[in-house]
Amino acid sequence: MNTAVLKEIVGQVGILTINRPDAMNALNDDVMNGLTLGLDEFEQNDAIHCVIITGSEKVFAAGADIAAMRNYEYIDVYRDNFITRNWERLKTFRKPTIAAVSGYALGGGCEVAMMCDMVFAADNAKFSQPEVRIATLPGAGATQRLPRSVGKAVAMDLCFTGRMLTAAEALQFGLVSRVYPKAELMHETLEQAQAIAAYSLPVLMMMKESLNRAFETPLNEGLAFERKMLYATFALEDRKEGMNAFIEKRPANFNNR
Ligand code: CO8
Repeated sequence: MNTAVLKEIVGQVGILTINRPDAMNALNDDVMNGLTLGLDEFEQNDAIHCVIITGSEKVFAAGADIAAMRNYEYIDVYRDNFITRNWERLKTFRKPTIAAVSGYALGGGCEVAMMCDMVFAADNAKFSQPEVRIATLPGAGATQRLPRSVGKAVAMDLCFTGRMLTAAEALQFGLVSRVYPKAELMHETLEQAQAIAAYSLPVLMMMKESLNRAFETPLNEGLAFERKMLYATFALEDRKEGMNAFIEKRPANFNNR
């Protein structure tokens, strides 16, 4: 049994907890395969509308497993399709995701957090891309996602120096959208995830698809895509229910169709 990732379902929220306490939650194949399988399961489960990925209070994840990769040669990583093979499931996951980060989110840990739609941090969170110190690249997406998230100057600074950001700095730079006291992180994140999960799932999915286009396409193409998604909401029963409920001054009761 894979215990490197613990799976839990609370109401309409799926929670995946990285669990390698002896190795600072370093992201080896057990963890990445566990996350992939968990996401596959949550994607197929219609009752789940939002997913939280988290670690322990001390560490979200201290990066890719250095012990596992230190003897790799080029041919090993190339033939094995390293990273691409089991690090990218979050990229195709269609429901909203939140990374709840307490403690260290370093290297691949920070990259996994950035693959989530939102990052909520505890006030003890620390983010960095320290790969420069071990002479490799932040190659699970940070050279691309970090500049999009925090801008060129901060991204270059973080990657060239490997320095750690505090939670307050991460909030200031836009890497995270909320910071909570450490003891409240999971409670607050779960509450927010449940609030999101109560909305119409197809609308959340269309919104996610549309928002992600902003990072992939020129403005006019993105706007055209958004318009198509907007029109598509008018084919949903939930769109009628949402507007009717507003006019009738009652809570909406979405059936996710
Ligand atoms: N990989 C493997 N083991 C790790 C890792 C890691 N990333 N991080 C910590 N550990 C292990 C330590 O070796 C130690 O093991 P042991 O008890 O057997 O000696 C145990 O976890 C506890 O760690 P520390 O004793 O170091 O604990 P501290 O509290 O002193 O320090 C830190 C905690 C600050 C988190 C420190 O462990 C650290 O700096 N870790 C490494 C951070 C790092 O460099 N991460 C980047 C890794 S590279 C990466 O993520 C690249 C991804 C991109 C793709 C790669 C393509 C090739």
